[in-house]
Amino acid sequence: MKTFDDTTALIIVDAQYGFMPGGGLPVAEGDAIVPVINRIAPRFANVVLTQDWHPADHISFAANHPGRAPFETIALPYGAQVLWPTHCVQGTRDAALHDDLQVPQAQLVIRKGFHRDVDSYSAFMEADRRTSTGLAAYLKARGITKLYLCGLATDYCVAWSALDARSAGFEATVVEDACRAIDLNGSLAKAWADMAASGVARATSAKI
Ligand code: VGL
Ligand code: ZN
Repeated sequence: MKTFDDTTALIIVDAQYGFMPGGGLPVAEGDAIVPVINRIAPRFANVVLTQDWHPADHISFAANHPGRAPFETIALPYGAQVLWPTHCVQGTRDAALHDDLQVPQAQLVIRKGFHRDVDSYSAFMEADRRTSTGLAAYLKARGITKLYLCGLATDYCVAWSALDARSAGFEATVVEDACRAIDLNGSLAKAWADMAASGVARATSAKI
């Protein structure tokens, strides 16, 4: 029995080995989200997954900027860009979704960050803020108006996705215990403040 109807979708952001302990860009306790997601996912008729999916020469990798170190910020034509350790390279185990995720009913996997010169935290819009992933149009075409978001990392891909969801006119709720954060230079507090200001709701898995 589904709790949520056809107008609601669960968006599972970047539940990939690259963001779990041992991955290229490990998030503390990143793997702790998997059983939480497995508990809530059966209640959603509609599930969409995202997958960070970078070419090896991607502009967001510190290794592609001689003299730069991971977690430094550089200026790019579209704005400030954090340089990350190499992660989620297309086709590698690091980019694979966690094997223990149980979401057989998931209908779409949105891959993002595949343009070499543009990063994409958000499931909706790349970091140039102009290039769409197509997700908003897909959801709208299917009559989906309400989104629950979870995954990695709270303060980057989950937050940017939730903010863009609001901009695109969706209701958005972040399931906070089904997320974990990177928390770089206050990014987590800023993300929650930005999300609150744009009308993103916050819930725990026990409450939804
Ligand atoms: C992410 C940094 C770089 C994320 C992806 O999934 O939050 N963060 N690429
Ligand atoms: Zn990435």
